[in-house]
Amino acid sequence: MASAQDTSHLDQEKQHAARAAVQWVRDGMLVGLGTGSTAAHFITQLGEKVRAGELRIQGTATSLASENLARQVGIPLVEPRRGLRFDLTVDGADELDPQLNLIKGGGGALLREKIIATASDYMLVVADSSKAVAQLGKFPLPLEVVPFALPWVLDAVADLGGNPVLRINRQDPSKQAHSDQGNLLVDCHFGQLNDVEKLAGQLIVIPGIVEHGLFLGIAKAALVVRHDQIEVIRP
Ligand code: ABF
Repeated sequence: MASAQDTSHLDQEKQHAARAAVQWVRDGMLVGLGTGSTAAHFITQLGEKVRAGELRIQGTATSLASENLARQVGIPLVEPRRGLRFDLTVDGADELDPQLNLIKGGGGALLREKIIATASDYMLVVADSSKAVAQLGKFPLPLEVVPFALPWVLDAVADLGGNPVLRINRQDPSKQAHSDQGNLLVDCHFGQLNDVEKLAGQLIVIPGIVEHGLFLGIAKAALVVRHDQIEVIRP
């Protein structure tokens, strides 16, 4: 259990990574707005630049929470439309490896995050020092699952050795957690992932799994805080 001091230091790292990411935004860009606590710092700091008239950008958010925050801080939003592509998407991650494979979805937004990241010319990850790992898998792999399919998905993931756990609503433990789309979230405890490409292929063919939290070959760079310095990681 992290101490209050550890938590505040991690949040300072998140703010540091977010501040560095704001420098990657150029006037006129269409920006994908990530989800999670680090991305929230990015959105907040980006909004300050927009309100000050230093940047004229538009954005699309990867969750209702980020959409609300973007509105609060004054970032003009664009709705999904045919042909829409983002110059830059800035988003967090739960884990990232040296090849910039990611586990995402701890915040339950993995589907829209992957949609927006895939529609982007450049995905930039922002992360505190706890996120960079040698091999993915300590963090359980999130899935978004259609409610009707849940029993069969749990069976299929268990058969793969995934030890699936249905995610509970953190505010109300008597309820299941739901994505912005109203689907369920399942966290899979595979342990260290030796072949992420193979696992991604095995998961996506299971009927009822809408999306998984493995982001492979999508991120172009990561800004990771290490010893209070920004390290730029490229695959
Ligand atoms: C988001 O960032 C999610 O995919 C992920 O769960 C979250 C974790 O990062 P943070 O520590 O910034 O909340 O993109």
